[in-house]
Amino acid sequence: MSDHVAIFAFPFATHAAPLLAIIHRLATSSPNTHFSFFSTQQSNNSIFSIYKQNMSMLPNIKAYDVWDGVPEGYVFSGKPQEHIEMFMESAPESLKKVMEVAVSETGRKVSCLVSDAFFWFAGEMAEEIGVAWLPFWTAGPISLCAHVYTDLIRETFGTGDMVEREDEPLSLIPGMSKIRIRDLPEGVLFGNLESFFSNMLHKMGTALQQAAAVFINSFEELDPSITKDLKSRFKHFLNVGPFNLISPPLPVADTYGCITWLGKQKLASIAYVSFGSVTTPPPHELVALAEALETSEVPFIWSLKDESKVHLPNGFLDRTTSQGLVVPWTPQLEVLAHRAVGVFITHCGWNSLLESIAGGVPMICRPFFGDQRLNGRIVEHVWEIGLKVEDGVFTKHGVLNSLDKILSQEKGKKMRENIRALQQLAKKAIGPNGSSTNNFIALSNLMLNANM
Ligand SMILES: *[C@@H]1O[C@H](CO)[C@@H](O)[C@H](O)[C@H]1NC(C)=O
Ligand SMILES: *[C@@H]1O[C@H](CO)[C@@H](O)[C@H](O)[C@H]1NC(C)=O
Ligand SMILES: CC(=O)N[C@H]1CO[C@H](CO)[C@@H](O)[C@@H]1O
Repeated sequence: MSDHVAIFAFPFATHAAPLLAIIHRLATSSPNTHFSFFSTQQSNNSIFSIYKQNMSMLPNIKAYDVWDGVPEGYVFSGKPQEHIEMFMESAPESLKKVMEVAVSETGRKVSCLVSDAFFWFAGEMAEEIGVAWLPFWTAGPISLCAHVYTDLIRETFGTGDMVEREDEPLSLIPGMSKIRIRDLPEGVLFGNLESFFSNMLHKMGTALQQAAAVFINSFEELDPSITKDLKSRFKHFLNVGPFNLISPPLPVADTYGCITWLGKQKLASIAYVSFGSVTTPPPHELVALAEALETSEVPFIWSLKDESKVHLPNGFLDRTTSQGLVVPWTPQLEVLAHRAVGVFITHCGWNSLLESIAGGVPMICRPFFGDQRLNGRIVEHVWEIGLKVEDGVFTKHGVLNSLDKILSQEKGKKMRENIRALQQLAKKAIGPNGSSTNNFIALSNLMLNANM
């Protein structure tokens, strides 16, 4: 053993778990390499928990806790994302420190630096110690493009009031001709351009071009023109996903009986509703969605936190006991892969989108922030595998319309065919000699030959 790969995980939302999933694969294919995985204690606790019973599955990976940047006794001001900003401010220093600990513990110099792409400064750190930087982008290629081309987009459209120009397409960027200004993540052209996140993503868009390779949880065939373009912008651009098909999480208990319940439903008949672990729609939209589900009589599974149930219409839960299940948690991958599921009502986060493709289930998208509007736009207008909610928010009328289109009309049948075709392309990409399989080998080789 001589190689020592250091990994910087972004410890918020669903960033660290997919990074650990690919590190696990890399570690399995390079048993003589040692991997030091850096994240906060809270994040480590959650992402390593699936391995808790059997840490011998990770013989050459060791986790280290990084300071979360919050001084003891600190009182949060209530500003959104304050804890993220505090972490990121302390991150360069704390990561450097804990990396030194790992080096002295293992007696091995770091030979390669892998990081979440958010850590735009990791490229400089890698350069200082003379090794390659391999950043990982956890969302899709189209949002990556928006950040890589931020300067060009700002020069072209200016950064004044965008209200009049919201519907103009971004035709100047390869593969984005069907994307409008309004679909961009906030902080690229509108919203607070000086915000912490906006600055971070802007710096990242520039820094990535210096990386030895940028890798991503997607597959080339999903966005061929963007893939081609990003391959020309980066030294290497490696699509090595979808992770949910390559290394599905270990089977989990069906705590709330979702799979049993689905077993009693008709083929492609039910609506599955979930907005991920971070987002809950505002109360009036929960009401609209509930009313639409009840009126439509479409059977449903709704993953909803217990504390949000108070916002549901009076008596909704009692009246719908035979129509649907409202549960605080679901085994999402298994639910989406079930033949009874006909539509996924989602916030359109990247992981959920990949899981919907893996299950071959068309979507109704209600995007909230970040890349979700972009994802919703391509789902409806490029891949034609779903619909974006009318007017951008849930209304009873809009949801009823969308459910009818997807579950009962020819249009919905076509969407199902389209998403099944993507599902097949994804399976091919991860098969023998598939694009993702070959890119993984390339990534592994770059990692092993990363001493510069
Ligand atoms: C733990 O994982 C190792 C390596 O994958 C495997 O050989 C072993 O059987 C597992 N042990 C248990 C108790 O599951
Ligand atoms: C692998 O795929 C490439 C490109 O699709 C093709 O040119 C090549 O012949 C394939 N190799 C094997 C061994 O199947
Ligand atoms: C693998 C591992 O346990 N790593 C660290 C992250 O979280 C756990 C669980 O709390 C800590 O004990 C470790 O320090």
